[in-house]
Amino acid sequence: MKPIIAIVGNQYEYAEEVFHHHPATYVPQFYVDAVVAAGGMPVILPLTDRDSVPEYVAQFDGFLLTGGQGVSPFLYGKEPQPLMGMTLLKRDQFEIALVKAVQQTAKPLLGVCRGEQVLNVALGGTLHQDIAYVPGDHIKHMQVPTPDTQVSHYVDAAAGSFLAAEFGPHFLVNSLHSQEVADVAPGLEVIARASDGIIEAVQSTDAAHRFVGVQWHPEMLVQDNPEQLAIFARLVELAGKRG
Ligand SMILES: [Mn+2]
Repeated sequence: MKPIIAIVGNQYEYAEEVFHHHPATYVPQFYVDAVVAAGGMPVILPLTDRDSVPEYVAQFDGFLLTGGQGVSPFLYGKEPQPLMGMTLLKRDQFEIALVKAVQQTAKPLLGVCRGEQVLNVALGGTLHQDIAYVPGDHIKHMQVPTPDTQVSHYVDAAAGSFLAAEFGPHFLVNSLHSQEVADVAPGLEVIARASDGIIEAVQSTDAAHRFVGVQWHPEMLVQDNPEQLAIFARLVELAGKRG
């Protein structure tokens, strides 16, 4: 039996031309393919009511939060700043409830990009609402017009972290984020930073480090950088171990 990895879906509300004028649940195919390539069985969770979340969590072995919108700042005690991008409150609320429900189990969770940010907010951390609000100079973290599937900047991995073990202490990633982790939540620790200090990966401080968040998009890199599949393989492996 392959571990079942639940990927939380995003929701199109306004992209009428894409889904025949109807709202739709979707997951970019990159994530589905990465979970399959890593040996997991992916399923897609729609954004339903928060009360259903504990039941969903009981059904699956591991959880994947994907990229997308910003996170509503009032969920971490802040007012929106002018440069903040789009948010989708029902997604924020569902995913935060999911992180909290997974925390009550021994199951693993991987957050990619927005998913890392949601993980941090759910556990009590805060975000920068746009990179313009990060003090000091910073490198380019929105690599457009460079293809998303291409690496663009280096990160430094913490010594002893699984990232250092898999990729070495200094490795290349892609970068498609306007928001970033600001205050790290209790129970999380930083395991990678960009050269400008931006937090690029976190993990939970429990012995298994079953919660991991990465600010880059490994699912888009795996075709040209197959070693990046290790991030998904680790999720599937932990999901297979529990129980
Ligand atoms: Mn970056």
